[in-house]
This record gives sequence, structure tokens and C-alpha cells, in this order.
Amino acid sequence: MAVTRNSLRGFLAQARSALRTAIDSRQRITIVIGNESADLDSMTSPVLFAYVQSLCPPRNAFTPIYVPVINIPASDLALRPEFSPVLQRANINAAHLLTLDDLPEFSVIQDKLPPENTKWILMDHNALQGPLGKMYSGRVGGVIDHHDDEGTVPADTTPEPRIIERSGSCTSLVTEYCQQRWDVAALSALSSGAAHGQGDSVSEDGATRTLWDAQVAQLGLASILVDTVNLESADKTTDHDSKAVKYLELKIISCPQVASGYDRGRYYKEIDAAKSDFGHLKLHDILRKDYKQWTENGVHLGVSSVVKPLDFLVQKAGSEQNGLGGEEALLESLRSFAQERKLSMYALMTAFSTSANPAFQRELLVWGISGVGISGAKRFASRAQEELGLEDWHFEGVKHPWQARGDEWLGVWRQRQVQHSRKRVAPLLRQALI
Ligand SMILES: [Mn+2]
Repeated sequence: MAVTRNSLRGFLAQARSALRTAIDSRQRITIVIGNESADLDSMTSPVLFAYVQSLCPPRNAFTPIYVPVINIPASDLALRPEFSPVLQRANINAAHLLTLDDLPEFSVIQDKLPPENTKWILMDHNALQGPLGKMYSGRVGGVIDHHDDEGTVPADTTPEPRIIERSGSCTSLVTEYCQQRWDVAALSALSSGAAHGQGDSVSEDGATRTLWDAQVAQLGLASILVDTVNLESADKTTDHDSKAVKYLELKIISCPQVASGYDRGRYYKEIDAAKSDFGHLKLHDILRKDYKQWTENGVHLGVSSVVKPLDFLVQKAGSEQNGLGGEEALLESLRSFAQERKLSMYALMTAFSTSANPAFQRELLVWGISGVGISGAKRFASRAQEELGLEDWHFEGVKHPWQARGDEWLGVWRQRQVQHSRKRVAPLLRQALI
């Protein structure tokens, strides 16, 4: 049985209470979760999937409701200013989203949320990492993703999807998958509209449902537009993305109230501007804002992605640590960040354009800190140099002035092959550790 037709805000409240009940009375629960970088795509894909799938769950679904969880603590939502304009259009705010804080503490999670009572559906990644992965990877029963297939999700996940395909945004694949169910739910809601009115706390008519759908559609559009640079990046945009935008915009056009305030280009610019609006954040928070970590052969590798140039980070570090030169201060901040996470290898990727130079640019810093991390960093540099177009970082003819300590190894480059995002760089780094 499907959940009652509701707004996204109403649905998230239902999902939260379903999760609480499952924890308090040891009942089954289906959790839909994005990856731990929790970028826009990893927020919108589970929310969209869970919303539509709960309206029209497949036969033999593990539970009738799907609970979307953002893979970070609630306090980290504040590090993502680009969520604000998006949530606003979906008529929710950060407090409505479910996060890791809504799951039991890791020390008692196995007892409160026994693996056999759970099913996990992965969005925007295809291997459950970290402590959740240790506990629940055996319970993964569905995936929609656009990263390389790591082969950890079972080949048959019926009745849930197992879709891993190339596309600009994972949310496009989710939209494509949900389309039919969403249309069925919209139609059945129309035909049962009269019956619904009676005794329901929410008296919904066709116009209300159209508004709810348009709100959810705007949430989905946000990731697709950001991940494809407003569908203008030829490298990133696929058919899945353009079709998904068309479909979601139809939902908007059907709702005059929302349609009048919607302009694709303006919406994209609004989100893009919010994304790099983090001058107020501390360097440490900027580094953990879009961060992913892997363990290969017992060695920890961390990658931070930042949408500002190294220059910006150097200045930020200098202003936070008076007394130290900016470059030295940045390296000190990176060091403490890496130490907290016991990293043997740490990489920092920047991606940005400036008003002086509007072309999209990337820089890459790779730091081998200890043991296998050091040999791995060297191996990465020699193997990846050509593919990524790595050129030693110079500023006005001076090579980057940062010094690694002792045996450590540090590479700082301009990455000329800008089409390669973390989706390509991270696997190269991981392979260098094997
Ligand atoms: Mn993604």
C-alpha cells in the first residue's frame, strides 16, 4: 500500500516518523541514501526517488514507505549554501531533511536497527562506505548511479532498480526511472480525487497536487542543471539529462503558480552563485564540505573538492593563521585535516572559473603522507600525468612554494584536461594504492 499523497514537506515528516517507529519497535525499514559527499545530486536523487517510489511502490516492496537519508550529520547541511535556493523552491528547509542524525548512534545501531530489518537503496554511489557499509552492505537491494560500477550490488535487485549508467546527473536517471510511476500516481490521484477529499486531514484537489509535483520537480532540476552546467557542457550532458529536464519542466509548466516564477537559466545561476558563496566558512569546513574517503589495502585516501582556486584557499589560510605565510598556513591546515582522518594520501581538487578568466579550470594537489600513500602518490603522478594533462603549478614563473616534510611527497598541478572530475581522478588515485 502506498503512502497518502502529500507535499514533499508532508512526505518527509511521514518518512521521519516511519524511521522512528522502525527504530523504536524493531520494524522493517527501507532507506534510500546518497553518497557521503552529500552534494546537490546526492541530496536530490534519494529524495526524488523515495517520494515517487512511496507513492507507487512496486509489488513485493520490502516496506511501503522509502525513507531518504542524506549521508552527513545535520550540522553539515549548513556547509552547503547551494541547498538553500533549492529547498526553498521545494517548500522545505534543511530541518525537514533526514540525515545521519536520524539514525541510531553507531555504537548501538546494530541493536536498534538490526540489518535483517533493513533494505538499503543507493543513489549516486554503488558501494556503501564507512561504518554504514560495515554494518549494512549485505542489505543493499537496489541502486541508481552514474559512477563506475564497483560490482558490490547484487546483479538482481528485483523489485528495486539496478541502474548504473553514464549521465551528467544521477538525478536524471532517477527521473527517468520514476517517470512511469509518477504518471500513474498522478492519474490515480485524479480519478480518486473525490474519495480522497473525505476524512483526509489534507483536502487536496488537482491544483494542489500539481503544485506539489512542480515543487518536487524543481528540486530534481537543480542537480541536473548544476551537473550539466545548464545542459551546456557537451562533455557532461547526456540524453538522460536533456530528457529528464524536459519531463520535469512539464511538471512545472502544468502549474501556472510555479511556472510564472521559473526560468531555467535564472534558476541555474541562482544555485551556481549560492554554491560558491562560502566566504564566511572556515577553511576546515571548506575542506570537509565536499569530501570523500576510501580505504584501499588498509590505507586511507581522502579527496576534498573545492569550487575556488588554490589562491583563494591560500589567502583564507593566511588570514586564519596570522603569523604564517599563506602557503605554509594552507599546508598546515591540510596537515591537520589529514591527521584527524589518519590519511596516508590526501588530494585536493579545485574547479572554478574567474571573472578575469571565464574558462573552466582545475588544479590538483596530491600529497603522499606516509607509507604506501607516498609510493602511491608518486605512482599516480607518473601514470596520470598525460591523461589528466598535469602541469606543474606556477604563478608568475614561480613554482608553488610549498615544501613537504621528510619522506612526504607533494605534487601541485594545473589539470589541463578539465573534463576529468573526481569521478575519474578518484579511481586513478585508488588504483595507485593497490
Ligand atoms: Mn552525482
